[in-house]
Amino acid sequence: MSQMASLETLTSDQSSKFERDGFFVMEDFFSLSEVEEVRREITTIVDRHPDVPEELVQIEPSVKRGDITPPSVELGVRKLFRMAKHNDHFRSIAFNPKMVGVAKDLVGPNITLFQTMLLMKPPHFGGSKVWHQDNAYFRLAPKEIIGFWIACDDTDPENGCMHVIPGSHFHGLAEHGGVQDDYGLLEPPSVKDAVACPMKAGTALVFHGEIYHYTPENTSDQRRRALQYHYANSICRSTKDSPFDPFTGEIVVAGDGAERQ
Ligand SMILES: O=C(O)CCC(=O)C(=O)O
Repeated sequence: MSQMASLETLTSDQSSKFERDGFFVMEDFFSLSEVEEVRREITTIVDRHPDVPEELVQIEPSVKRGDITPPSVELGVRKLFRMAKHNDHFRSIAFNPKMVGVAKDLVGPNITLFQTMLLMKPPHFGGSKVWHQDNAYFRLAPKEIIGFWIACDDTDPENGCMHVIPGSHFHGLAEHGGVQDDYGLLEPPSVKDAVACPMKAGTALVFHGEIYHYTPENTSDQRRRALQYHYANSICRSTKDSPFDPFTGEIVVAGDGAERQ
């Protein structure tokens, strides 16, 4: 990605790891009280369901089909989507100085928040997320896009932690197929070649928009919520070969055209 003149937020080790592997981990990125605020805000949003924008709260397919009856509405939610567009708390997180600082170091001074999600992966039946590259969904050019995946619970392979293939961001965009949440790599790698990233609540994984990644099902009785914010260089645009609606940024957070918090 951009060659940085001087780093504001990252150490040179973090920046070299990002260049080489396509990801790195930042411990204690959010404090536990910030994590707790996120958890509370999830509950506030879900308590208003279904009286919320349809895209904001998405239910697990098995719950929707009636195959599973979760113990509460919240424990049947698969994800919250575009929260920064619909909710003040998640909008203010978009301007978090640590996230914006890292994004500026990695993609340059003009930064747009492209997409926000909260992946809820409920205990026992939270589904897997197939192997994919995020930029296969976005199709942004130039491909100057990074993601933050911030654990809001302690995560491990049993409750569905993130798995990545180091260096796969060098492969270019590979062919994907399938629909919606199952849109993924036609030739997925083997899990035995992956690095599992167990993380404590508040830890962030920072990753390149074209790294191969996946999360397994939650087979445990522990929750596994994760916040995901994608930032791109503001010049990025969704190209026409995207199978989804063209992606437009949620908020310009730094540099030219930046909105106020
Ligand atoms: O948190 C997860 O389970 C998967 C998140 C992810 O990779 C995505 O939605 O693009």
